[in-house]
Amino acid sequence: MPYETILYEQEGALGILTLNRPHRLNALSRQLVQELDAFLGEIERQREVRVLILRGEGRAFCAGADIKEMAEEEPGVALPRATTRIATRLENLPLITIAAVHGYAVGGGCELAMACDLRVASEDAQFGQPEVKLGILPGAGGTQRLPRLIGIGRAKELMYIGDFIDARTALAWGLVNRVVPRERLMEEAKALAQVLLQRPPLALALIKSCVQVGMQTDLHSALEYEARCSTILHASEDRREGMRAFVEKRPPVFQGR
Ligand code: CO8
Repeated sequence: MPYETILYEQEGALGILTLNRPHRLNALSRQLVQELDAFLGEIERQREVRVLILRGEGRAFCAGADIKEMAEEEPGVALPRATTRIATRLENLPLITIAAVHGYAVGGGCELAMACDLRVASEDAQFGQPEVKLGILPGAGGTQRLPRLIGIGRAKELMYIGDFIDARTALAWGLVNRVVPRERLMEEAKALAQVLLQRPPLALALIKSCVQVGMQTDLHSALEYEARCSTILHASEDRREGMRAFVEKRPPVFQGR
């Protein structure tokens, strides 16, 4: 399907999705949200791509919802619901996602990055939830994902004040996994992706599932879920291969079974 506001390329099992509205710092217009939703529907159905990098074209990752577009529209429920849905859909993808963040990742941009599994930031990156300054709230999961990632106190400060933090602070607060020089951002994100591609797909999928399910339920149920997933993995061919390869002192060759 041809898209205008996003670009997609594939290198083997690695997909790279680029937000492509650089003139507006990749602000989430209605069209971008719709195209992102359609793209997520497509990638959910395939099994070839196992790691997806999300990045932004131009000088920013994403400056959030398109304020100019929103300012002209009658307020309604459609766009907030759509942004919530795409963030959740992104978070639940059956593959591993990495946000490669440079420039601004603010508002809905920060929320998209948080919906990814991992975040690699360049030294110039800035993060924030400035919605309060517009009289709204971080409505694409920010009020929930931010405190889960960085703790309630820091999350409230970011959301109440609306100011941005730099990449080093984001790293110290646990909002990003790594900070790298700007010119090496994609190289480092791809290197991380390659490591993930060497890991057994079934184990990665179930680890992700345990975290996703566990963060939304009580500890007892989450541990029970973990035990079931663990039992599944112990019966897998990949588990046999991983342990045999260790004993035989050779790299494992995982089949995803
Ligand atoms: N929407 C629309 N246009 C934008 C946005 C945006 N979010 N951000 C930047 N732009 C445009 C600017 O208007 C400008 O266009 P032009 O040159 O035509 O005037 C161009 O992009 C470049 O931006 P700046 O000149 O402002 O660049 P600076 O480097 O000076 O500043 C900033 C960068 C600090 C990121 C600044 O642009 C800014 O503050 N942007 C707005 C950030 C913001 O408030 N985001 C939150 C939006 S609300 C939100 O995301 C909620 C999401 C989920 C809920 C869904 C509800 C519908």
